This record gives sequence, C-alpha cells and structure tokens, in this order.
Amino acid sequence: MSKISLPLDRLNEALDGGVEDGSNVLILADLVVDKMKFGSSLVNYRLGEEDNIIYLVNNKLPVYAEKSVGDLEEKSDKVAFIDGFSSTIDKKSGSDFVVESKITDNTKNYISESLEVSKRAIKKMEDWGSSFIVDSVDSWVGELDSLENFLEEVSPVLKETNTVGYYLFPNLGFGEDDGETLERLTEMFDYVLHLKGIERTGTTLKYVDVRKPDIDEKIPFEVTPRGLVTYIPKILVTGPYNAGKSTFVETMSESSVSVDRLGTTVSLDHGKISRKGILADVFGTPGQERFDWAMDFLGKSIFGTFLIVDSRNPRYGRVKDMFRRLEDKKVPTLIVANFQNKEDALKPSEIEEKLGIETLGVDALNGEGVEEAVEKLFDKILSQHSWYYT
Ligand SMILES: Nc1nc2c(ncn2[C@@H]2O[C@H](COP(=O)(O)OP(=O)(O)OP(=O)(O)O)[C@@H](O)[C@H]2O)c(=O)[nH]1
Ligand SMILES: [Mg+2]
Repeated sequence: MSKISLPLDRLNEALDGGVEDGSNVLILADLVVDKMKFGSSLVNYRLGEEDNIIYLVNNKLPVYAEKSVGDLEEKSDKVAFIDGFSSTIDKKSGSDFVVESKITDNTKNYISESLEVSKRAIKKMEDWGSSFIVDSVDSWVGELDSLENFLEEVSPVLKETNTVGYYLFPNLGFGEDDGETLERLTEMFDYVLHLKGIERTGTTLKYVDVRKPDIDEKIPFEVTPRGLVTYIPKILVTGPYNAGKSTFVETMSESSVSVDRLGTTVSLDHGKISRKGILADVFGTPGQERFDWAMDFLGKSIFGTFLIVDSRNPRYGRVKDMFRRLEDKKVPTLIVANFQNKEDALKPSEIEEKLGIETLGVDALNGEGVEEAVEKLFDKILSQHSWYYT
C-alpha cells in the first residue's frame, strides 16, 4: 500500500513516508492551534501533489471554508465542496453536493445522509487520488456509533478511489486522562494526530503529537505562507566576552540584527535561520558578565543553546558554570569552539576533553563548521522531548 505525504517533512519521516492510502485520519486540534490553518495547509499541499479535494463542511457556509483555503479559482475543477450547513440555516445551497437534513434535528440521520452524499462525491471525482476533508466532526462525537458506522462504510470507497479521509476535530475539552471517548476515537481511526500547543513566556510552541500509531514523536510546527514548517521559537547563542557570538549569529542567519557599541554587543543579537524545512529564531546575548540577565529574560523559553568559546582561551571555569546552569534547565546545549582558523587555537577534541562536554569546532568568520553545528543542535533539540511535558 502506498504512503501519502502530509505537509510537514518531519511528520512524514516519523510516519515512514506519510499516511496509508485509503485510511481515516483524525486531526484533533487543541484550541491554541488554529485547525483551519492546519486544514488549509493540508488542502493546498495535497492540491500541489495533484490530488482532488472533496471538502465536507458542516459548521459554516462552504464559501467561508473556500475563503480560508485560499484562491481556488483555477483549481475549481479539482475541488468539490459538500455543503452540510446551508440546510441547517434554511438557506439554498449553490453546491453540487448538499446534505438536506439539518444538523440540529437528528444527528444520526444527518450523519447517515452525510455518508451517502460523501460516497457519491468521492466517486464522482475523476483521476482518482483524492483527499476527503471533514470539517468538522465535533458535532458527530455525541453519536459515536454513527460516527463509527460512517468510518466503516466510507472506508471501502476511500480504498477503491485512492482517497485519504481527514477529520478535523477541535479539542474542546479532552484532557490526557478523561480518556474514554478519546480512547474510542483512537480505536476507530487509522491515525490520530493531536495538534497541541504549549505556552512559554509569550511564545506558543505548536507541535504534532502522534497518538496513533503510538510512536514517541513530537514535531513542533508553524504555519507560514509557504506551508507548514518545523519551528523552534528560541535558540540562544551565548558564551564569554568576544568569543564570536555576534559573528556566529550573523553567519548562520538569513537575516540578522546586532546592536553593537565599539564592537561589543549591548543588546540581543537576533537572526532567523532556516535549514531543511526547519525554522528557528536565534538570539545572541551580550558577552561580558551579563549572562544572568539573558537567562532571566529568556528564561524557560529557550529551546537550545550554542555556547561559543574562543579556542585560544576557552575560559573553562566560566563555560562549565554556564553549561551547568543550562543543563539544570534541561536545555540542549552544544559547545562551539570558535576561531579554529587561528594558529594558536586549541583543537575541539582538546577542549571537549577538558570540559567533558560535546564540542564542535568552527570558524564563525568564514563559516567553516557552522552548518554542522546547526544540524547537530537541531537534532539535539528535536530529539529531546522532556520540554513538552514541563
Ligand atoms: N579570525 C576569526 N575572527 C573571528 C571569528 N569569530 C569572530 N571573529 C572576530 O572576533 C571579533 C569579536 O567577534 P564578535 O562576534 O563581535 O564577538 P561577541 O562574542 O559577539 O562579542 P561581545 O558581544 O562583545 O561579547 C570580531 O572582530 C569578529 O570579526 C573567527 O572564527 N575567526
Ligand atoms: Mg556580540
């Protein structure tokens, strides 16, 4: 069976290429995550992969769903809306596919009619290879047996037409523990992707928690105009005075700002970096002895740190002290041994041995080793999950 890719590289990697063709996928979205944005990224991405889209909307008029998906004008022959809402508000529908019963009358009937109309709409699309979106199943969850029946009945049609079903579900109150309904839903669907968010001093880290299959994988993401990307909100670049922090930020960033006075940084450096579908904001601290201030300011919202040292004078005591404090906060940290292009630089291995901490050599001025350092820290950050639980 072939795999269908989703609009987030790391998620596809976690799922061995994506979701199986013909499967039913529940997308449970906590309220801090905008499910519509996720949904429209999904639609646009699958359209780009040459899918047809069958979009069942039952909580607003199709025209609003259309708007949020974006400019579909030229793709209109590839997109069909099933109007599951107009009847409910006694409005005449302009769609080819309409659910005539009202969602407010009898949910069972409503779901079974939705099933028939959906089957018809899915089969109607030519060049099979489609995405079937249900927006949303929140009003169906009160009728779990009907929902289960829907999934069982639609499944053969999905398989026959190479279609994946995606069911958007805003999480209006399922916690981790009060799990009976959630458990039942998890049994009914082939995949359950839980979109979550954690708030940390002014930033929300959004991530996908893959509930089914039960793999220990959490993928932070952000919605950008280009689609979904893995996003790390705050990476710190710190280290002793004059170690090359500002230079390191500038070299690895696509755009950066530094506020320097007489060559020393007096405010935070800021840069945006992007590598292989991963986006991050990096902040460089001023050197001198002001590390405490930066730690207080950025506090718990640091997701990873480059600790820059001058390989000609690594200041082991201070570096060890900084490292220990980051370690206490469970921040993944990499020692970056800078000035490797200088003759009197110590080798990274010598520094690593003295510190007892993983160290990578770079020449921040000329960019030597910088890519490796970025990749290494990204890996460390994304493979450490403890910060999702704190
Ligand atoms: N040759 C060489 N020069 C470097 C390297 N990295 C930084 N420099 C130079 O060293 C000086 C200090 O670099 P900065 O990046 O300002 O150091 P900093 O850690 O931000 O300094 P403060 O903010 O004052 O603590 C600058 O003149 C840089 O051009 C390197 O790897 N090799
Ligand atoms: Mg600086």
